[in-house]
Amino acid sequence: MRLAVLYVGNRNYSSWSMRGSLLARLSGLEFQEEVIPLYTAEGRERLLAISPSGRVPCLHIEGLRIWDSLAIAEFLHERFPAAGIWPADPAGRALARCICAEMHSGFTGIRGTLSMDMRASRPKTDLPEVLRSEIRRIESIWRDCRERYAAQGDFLFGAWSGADCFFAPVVSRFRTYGVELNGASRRYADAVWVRPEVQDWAQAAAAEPWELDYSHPGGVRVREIAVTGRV
Ligand SMILES: N[C@@H](CCC(=O)N[C@@H](CS)C(=O)NCC(=O)O)C(=O)O
Repeated sequence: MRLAVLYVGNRNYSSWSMRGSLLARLSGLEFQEEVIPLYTAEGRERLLAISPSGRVPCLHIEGLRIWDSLAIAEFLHERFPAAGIWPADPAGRALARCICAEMHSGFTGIRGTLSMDMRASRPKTDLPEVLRSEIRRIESIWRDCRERYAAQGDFLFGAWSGADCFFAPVVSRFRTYGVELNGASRRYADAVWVRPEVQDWAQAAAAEPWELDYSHPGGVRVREIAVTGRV
């Protein structure tokens, strides 16, 4: 049987790709990961060839194409039910699915303004209220989960799960933009950052030779850069 392939975008910038990759690693699936450089002419052509939506992550497995992070989570959960993508208890599963769905469809301020740029450090002061209220909501999700599952481990549902895969890019954004966190949410963010699979992704991001400029009115510009390898 052919090895599954997970197509991802630039690791430094593509938060949805990071989620897909962390989920695939958590599931135990044997897969190969292929990076498609976003916003290049060559990348656009490849994206359209491999993903019906033209977006990544897209998992090619068993003759299927699964082109959305939530659908990838559910598919992998069905294939590998013991991997712990969703918590074992029904209440925990419902809560985990709620917070991942909320992440998937919401937080448009954070997603639009604090875009993932993993290797960068650009602390921002005076965030507008709309962003501060989204950050407060994320902290309240993290605190609530940590209060419920503190006895079972350091992550949202105790053990590392699909919910942590969904929030790991948020941890990276908070580091890049210097978002100050308190108590339980800071400890949670620190625990996520040092996870080996998060660090692997960050190292790979630091080794990428592309820089994206979102500020250009004509669309995102890509520049080739010297690789620093710094995380
Ligand atoms: N809802 C999708 C979102 C995927 C998405 O927006 N991916 C971005 C990269 S982070 C993409 O492929 N962009 C390519 C483009 O817009 O050309 C998911 O959850 O997987």
